[in-house]
Amino acid sequence: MTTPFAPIPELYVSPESAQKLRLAAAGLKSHDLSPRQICDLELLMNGGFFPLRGFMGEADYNGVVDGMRLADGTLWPMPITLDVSQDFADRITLGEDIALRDQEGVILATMTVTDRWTPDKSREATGVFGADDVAHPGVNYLHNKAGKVYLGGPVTGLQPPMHYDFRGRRETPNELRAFFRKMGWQRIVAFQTRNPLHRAHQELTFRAAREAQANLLIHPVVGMTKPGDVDHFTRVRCYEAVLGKYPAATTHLSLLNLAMRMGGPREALWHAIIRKNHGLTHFIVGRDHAGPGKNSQGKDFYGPYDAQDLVRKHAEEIGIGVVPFRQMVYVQERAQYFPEDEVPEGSTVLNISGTELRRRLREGLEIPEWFSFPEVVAQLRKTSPERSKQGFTVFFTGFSGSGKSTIANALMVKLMEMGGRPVTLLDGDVVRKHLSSELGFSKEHRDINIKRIGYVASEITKNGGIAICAPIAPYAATRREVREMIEQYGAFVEVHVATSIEECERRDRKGLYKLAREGKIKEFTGISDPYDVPEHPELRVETENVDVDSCAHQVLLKLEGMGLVKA
Ligand code: PPS
Repeated sequence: MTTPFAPIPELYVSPESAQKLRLAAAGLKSHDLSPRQICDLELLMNGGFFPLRGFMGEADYNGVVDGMRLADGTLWPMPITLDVSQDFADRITLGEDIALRDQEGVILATMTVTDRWTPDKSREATGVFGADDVAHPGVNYLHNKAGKVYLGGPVTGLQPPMHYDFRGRRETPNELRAFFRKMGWQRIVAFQTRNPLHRAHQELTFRAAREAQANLLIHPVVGMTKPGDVDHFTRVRCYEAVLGKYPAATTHLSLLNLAMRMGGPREALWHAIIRKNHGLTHFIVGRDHAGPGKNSQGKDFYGPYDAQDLVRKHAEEIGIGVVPFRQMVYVQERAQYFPEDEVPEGSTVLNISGTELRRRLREGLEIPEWFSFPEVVAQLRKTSPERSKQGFTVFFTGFSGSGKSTIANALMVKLMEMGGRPVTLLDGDVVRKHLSSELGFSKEHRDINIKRIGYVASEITKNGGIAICAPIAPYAATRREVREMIEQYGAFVEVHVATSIEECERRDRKGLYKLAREGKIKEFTGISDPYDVPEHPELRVETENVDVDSCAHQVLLKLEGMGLVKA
């Protein structure tokens, strides 16, 4: 019989051997690992994916896709494969060692390539995720990000990937096992999460630990989660705030560098195996565990309790106890949380959905104390301040001489008068002088110019400032790209300065239209070069017979209407 929490096998060699292997590996063909592969490799090397000893070969892969079992019959629900490009795969001879490098080129491991094959990704999607539908993040990754060919073979670990953040909170399976041994903890229940913890989660985990008569490990995923999730830096600060709400010395927080696939039931089973490897004796499985959201028909990919059922079915084989998670809800009359199936009859149940929480954060509205801890809300507000405190970009577009720069200048002054956020004006002429002096007016050069403006504006927006851009930006596709760049961080307000070409030419403030008509300036927008009129700008301003001040005022009113500035 094994001692409880005895060490689990790792794939690392000694530091001395690693140094020798590193020198030898410098001459090997190299694969640059993707962020997801780095997460997988770390858990392979530190025993988190025990009994895997490398990236899967074809027989294991087939067994896992078709029946959740490795070729030798061991339960394993998720393919762990090294996807590479066709070009790289073609250069490899079976039996050859390759170096696996992180994104800075550091060799983390070597792998002896025993298997190479081209997977049928639709079959993998259907087998593993239950549907070949790219609305599923795992399927989308498979089809649109993963390489065409898989390589498999045993891995020799040289060093773990470097983490510079929260180092004290990252523990390998063996470090956690040693911690449990040292603390004398015999029964430990793990809570898996990719979201900030609010009061309902704290209640639930506390009750789960009490019911299982176990200590509690909060074991959040900080590798890759669902696109659009709260970033892990913010989440860890939230977890740290909640930690103090548990009885002293009963609960531990440890970060798991796992790349989730959002695979619902199979993923829950995988999570349970990973937790077993980390020395846990019990695992909380909730409603819709690792759920990927809706499919392209707007229906749920999995039933809400499919994950619980599957883990329960295999719990004994894995050797971990399942603690089913009942949804906790707040009962107003009792000022207390209850499991949803124990709510006293006739009472008022309160709830705030994820969408409603995000709306309240965006609009700076109250988030009640019954829902979350003030410390957690404060962290979330820091990361997602209300709209009137976030950065944004106003992007003017229109013909040369349409009045973009003049209105942009007036808007800048008005925003500076209001104060609160730094304002930067990226005017067409100014940008061409400081950022794009080598560029001309071909389509290619105009696109480079606009993307540079977009990049600078996105950085300003990310850092909470206001960017006002005023280039011609004649191409709709490029404007769309810039919008996407910026909307990751804040609002993008497109303003079409709709002065007609006739009026611009009549004004001809710089005398350029005359030169363009005479053919002395080539590719002049509106004369000898196209302009795609914006179809759905946030605002269109007419400048004929309207003074600059009222044009700028219209923009300001729009910004107020969008909640970006407060009167
Ligand atoms: S673009 O298309 O967005 O990259 O143009 P932009 O950087 O805004 O630069 C436009 C200013 O450059 C002057 N200029 C020309 N404009 C259009 N077409 C041609 N061929 C051209 N050659 C020089 C013109 O003065 C523009 O200034 P604004 O401020 O728009 O009047």
